[in-house]
Amino acid sequence: MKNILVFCLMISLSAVTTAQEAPVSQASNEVKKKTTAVSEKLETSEFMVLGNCGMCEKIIEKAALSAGAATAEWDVKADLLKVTFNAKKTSTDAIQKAVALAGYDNAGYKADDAAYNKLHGCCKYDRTGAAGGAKSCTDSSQH
Ligand SMILES: [Cu+2]
Repeated sequence: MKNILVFCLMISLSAVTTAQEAPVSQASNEVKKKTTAVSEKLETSEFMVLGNCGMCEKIIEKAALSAGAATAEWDVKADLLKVTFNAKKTSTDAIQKAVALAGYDNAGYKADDAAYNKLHGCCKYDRTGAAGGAKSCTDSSQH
């Protein structure tokens, strides 16, 4: 009789141990799956976008994000926009179009004159010059 009790106790103990281990290993598998999925889907693209200052940066990045980019980082010194995006949701082409619609010439599209003219005076970048040309903004905080 005592042996049976010990046996039952052992079974219930091992059952508890199994129950505790199972959810932990499942959870870590799930995290791994998600990470893989994200890194598989996101593409990175880097292209020229003309602009002058921090205000331009906000508009350019907002336009890229609104076009479906997951992240957007514009470098004011290099006139380069770096974006990551899900290729199923958007494309470099679509992001470049959106940035041009916001008033900024880029590697893919030239901005509409009307959109360019709506920009803050300080943000009216040099459209004739090459990337990295003269910046007319001296203090981006004045915006
Ligand atoms: Cu600006």
